[in-house]
Amino acid sequence: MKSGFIGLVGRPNVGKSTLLNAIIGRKVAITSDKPQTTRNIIQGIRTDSDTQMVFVDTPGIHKPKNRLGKILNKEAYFTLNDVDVVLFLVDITEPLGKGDMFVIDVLKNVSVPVILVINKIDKLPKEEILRKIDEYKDLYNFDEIVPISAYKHDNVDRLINVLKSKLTDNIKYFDENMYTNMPINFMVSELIREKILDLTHEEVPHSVSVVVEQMDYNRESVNIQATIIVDRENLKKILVGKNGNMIKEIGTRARADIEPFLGRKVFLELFVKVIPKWRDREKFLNEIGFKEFNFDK
Ligand SMILES: Nc1nc2c(ncn2[C@@H]2O[C@H](COP(=O)(O)OP(=O)(O)OP(=O)(O)O)[C@@H](O)[C@H]2O)c(=O)[nH]1
Ligand SMILES: [Mg+2]
Repeated sequence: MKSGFIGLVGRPNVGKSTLLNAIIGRKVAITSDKPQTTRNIIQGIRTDSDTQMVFVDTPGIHKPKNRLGKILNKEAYFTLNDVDVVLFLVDITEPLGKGDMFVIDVLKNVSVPVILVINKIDKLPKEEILRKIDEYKDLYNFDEIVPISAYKHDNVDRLINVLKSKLTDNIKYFDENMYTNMPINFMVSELIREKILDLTHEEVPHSVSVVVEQMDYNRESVNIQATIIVDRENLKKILVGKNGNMIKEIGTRARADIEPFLGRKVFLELFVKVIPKWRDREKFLNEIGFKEFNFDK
């Protein structure tokens, strides 16, 4: 069986996690219309009759404003040096700018094949797509250029075939039933955070983290307690909402997603806690799973 690791990198919001989910056929990573949705390296596994592909989704590479941001970028850089093929995703509706050039610069130190994936082609007419491909092709020696729509699953099969031709390992890394190796607690906290991203705006989505404190399994149900962490008192007010309406809505939507994921009834209790400047507190970041990466591994 052929196999290998494939890294998904690019600026925030270009559709990396949407593509991961399209390839795996289920929700492995949460997505949203807000930049910097993904905060962890997330693996999705796709096994078919002759190939096992392990996709590694990463946080969007951006100019960091705090310690968390720095860690997110490092996660993406780390992935670049730890995979067999890199998929560099761009959003065709965004003008080629400084952010892309910054990532392309980083790619210059990568020794594995880099495939340029031009995403969101459902949003533009064909002539413009061809013009855009032209714009990118001279910037870097891409192994291949594949235009797709992750959202509409357009040309995703072609991308998979291109990838198959690049993989050389001959090991089955994971059991064929496995589609991710992310822990259940993490998936649950992410599903809750996704609802917060959907329901809030401006600075709120970035100021929020979710920690699952406890999951108690009964015969047919599970009681989950989770804390939503914000960095200011007024954000707590927004998340609780008038008469607790916001937190109720977050809970209802999250439960609707967590129940099919766990395959049982869910009782979800949400708390909101203020931890000032949590995105800059090293100890706290460590505690909730954001370890500083050692770059020179
Ligand atoms: N129209 C269209 N929208 C897309 C497509 N792919 C992704 N999107 C949308 O783009 C937004 C960002 O998608 P994500 O998958 O969260 O992007 P990401 O690159 O993982 O973002 P970060 O995790 O922040 O780095 C979401 O609103 C998606 O629905 C596509 O092919 N077409
Ligand atoms: Mg993402």
